[in-house]
Amino acid sequence: MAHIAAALPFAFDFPPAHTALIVIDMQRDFLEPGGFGAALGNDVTRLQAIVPATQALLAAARAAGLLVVHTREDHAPDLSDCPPAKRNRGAPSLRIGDVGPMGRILVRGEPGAEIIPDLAPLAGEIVIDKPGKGAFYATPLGEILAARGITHLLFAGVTTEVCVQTTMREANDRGYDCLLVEDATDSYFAEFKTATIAMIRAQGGIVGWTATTAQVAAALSSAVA
Ligand code: C5J
Repeated sequence: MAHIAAALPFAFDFPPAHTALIVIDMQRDFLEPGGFGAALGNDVTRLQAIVPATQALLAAARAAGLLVVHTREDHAPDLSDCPPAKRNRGAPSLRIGDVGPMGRILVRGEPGAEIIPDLAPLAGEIVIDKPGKGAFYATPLGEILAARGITHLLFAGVTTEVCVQTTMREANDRGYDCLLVEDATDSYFAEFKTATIAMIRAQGGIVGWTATTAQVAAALSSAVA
């Protein structure tokens, strides 16, 4: 069992053999200029700051033999899995499916939909393509985790209050114990990250726990079987 005494709102215990790290949507379309995040008017450089911590978290998880899952928010080339309500909302400079400098925005197989090279999945790691914000919606994630006996989930990625929080809430409702790694997640809005972390921990961990990459790595390296 691995133990994080300083997790909030209280200590978090997790069995590495039954724990997965889920890295949400660290895609070029969200982190690089010219992608979906930038088309919505966001400063994408904020998100790039978490890449070193996410690399360290991935290294610790891989060294401990955790199941590693990466997700990508993207759509089929014919946009059949993109509801008009999602595509037509607001006034972005480029909509989902439009051609931008990294190919068609948020379309599966296009350069912008790929995970950034610094966090590229290793051969054999699971990559889930998801049309929604939550990674359980319209994907095989639930079946994949159940088949491997996963009971605990560690979360990283972007954005904290959108796809990360949505997936963590979906997981919570499905009975997983969930922990958000605070320095390996970020939002285009600093205050939304702060608020999300507070929401997760509030009311006795109503959505789950939070801890830092260093705390997770230390717990994994001193875990006892
Ligand atoms: C957004 C995401 N923010 N991955 N997607 O549209 O959080």
